Order: sequence, then C-alpha cells, then structure tokens
Amino acid sequence: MKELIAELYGKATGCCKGKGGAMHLGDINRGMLTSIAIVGGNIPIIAGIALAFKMRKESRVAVSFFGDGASNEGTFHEGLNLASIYNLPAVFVCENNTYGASTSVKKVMKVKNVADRACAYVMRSDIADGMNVLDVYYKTKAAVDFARNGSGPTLLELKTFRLCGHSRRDPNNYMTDEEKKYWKARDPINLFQDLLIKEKILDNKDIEKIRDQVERKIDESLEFAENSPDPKPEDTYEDLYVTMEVPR
Ligand SMILES: Cc1ncc(C[n+]2csc(CCOP(=O)(O)OP(=O)(O)O)c2C)c(N)n1
Ligand SMILES: [Mg+2]
Repeated sequence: MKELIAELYGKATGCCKGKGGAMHLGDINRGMLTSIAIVGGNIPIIAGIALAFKMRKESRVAVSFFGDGASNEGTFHEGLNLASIYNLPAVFVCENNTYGASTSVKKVMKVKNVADRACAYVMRSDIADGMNVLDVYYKTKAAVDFARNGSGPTLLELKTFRLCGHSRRDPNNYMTDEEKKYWKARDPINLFQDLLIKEKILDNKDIEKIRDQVERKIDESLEFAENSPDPKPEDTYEDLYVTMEVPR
C-alpha cells in the first residue's frame, strides 16, 4: 500500500517510480500490469499476455478488468475473439456498475447481460452478484481454474453499482434516488461484515479492530508518501524502454 499511495503522489518511492500516477498505476513485479487510461485498452493486451503464458508453457492466468462501457468498444470484441480462437488462459472481468460515466447501460446496450456477448465467441461465461464477496470469489476461482487447466477463457460479469460520481466533479444527478438507495443497501463491505457476524466468525469488536488496523496502515502509507522524495529530473528518460539484448 505504501508504494501504491506514493505512486498517487508521484513520488520516487512509488511502484512506477512516480511516472505512472493514478492513470497508469501498476506493479509488474507483483503481476499487476499498469492500468491504461484508454477505456477497453487493456483487453487485447491481456489476450497478448495470455498468449505469451501459453507459448512459454507457464501455468499462469491473465486477468483483465474493465467496465460495462468498455464492452461496447472494438477492443473488447477483438480481444475476446483472439482469446477464444487460441483458447487462451485469460479471464475477462466486466465490472458492470450500471453506468459508463453518466450513461446508463440501458441506453447503450440491447443485450440484458454483458456476459451474453460471450456466446458470439463460443466462450465460457458467468455472472456474479458483484455485491457479494463470496459469490465473486467462487465464480472467479472457477474461471481461473478453468483457464489454468487449459480449458480456455471466461467472460465473467460482476453486477454492481457506482455509489458516487464518476469523478470528484460529478454530482451524479442523472441517477435516481431510488436506484442509489437500492444499491446502497447492498454495500458489499457491510453485507460481508453482517454475514461474518451472523455466522459467528467475527464479533463487532473484531470488526472494529480490523477497521482500526486498516486505517492505521492507510495513515502510515500517506505519511510515507508525503515524506518521500520527488523523482529526479535526470531520471526522466529512465524506464521508458526495456533494457535488453535484442536477439538477432
Ligand atoms: C476510448 C476512450 N473513450 C472515452 C474515454 C473517457 N472515459 C473515461 S472513463 C469513461 C467511462 C467508462 O465506463 P465503463 O467502461 O463502464 O467503466 P467504469 O468507469 O464505469 O468502471 C469514459 C467514457 C476514455 N478514457 N477512453
Ligand atoms: Mg461502468
């Protein structure tokens, strides 16, 4: 978390040495490809990475995360088609939060579910309740196991909602109070917390302790970021290209 927050601050200690920022955040050493600001841009790239895993015979699975809006982009269809024809170890996770910026999915899609689009590529698909931690966990695990054992890709749709504006400037007044109320009552953290208490796995005191621990960790990370040095101007052109011998 320290390196992640330092990256948001554009500091030299950030996971991209302060050169990625919020829009291109990632940590390749931990298997997290940097995010891409172009909506849907990561989908064919993840297909390419899955192809590399397959060609190198590595037991790895490439996972792409994108929104409902991204599933209307050409890159979505190209990426899924490629993953399908090469039977790649990939999972395409669509976080369908009902809106692409201010546009409701109802206005821009005739299919009921994003997952329904998988049939065009003869691809396995699944839908999870994106507000239910365990449903997301088990359906993700099934998709990853399926890819890892060589059976091919999955399009996994998580039904969810964006409880705030698209950006800090966005008052989200295009959403009805009714839908905001409906989804707020389904906050996945609160629901999971209630389940853990109901099943007597944790009590209120344990939950409070976890919340305190998390808040402390965030405070420490913020302090680390604020006290970290800025990147040096002379390092501007470092890390732009991979330094490697090109095979001739
Ligand atoms: C190709 C492209 N078009 C437009 C934008 C501007 N833009 C940024 S986020 C966004 C909405 C994306 O909606 P969705 O895919 O549903 O993702 P969400 O933000 O809801 O997770 C748009 C239109 C962009 N970054 N890239
Ligand atoms: Mg969306």
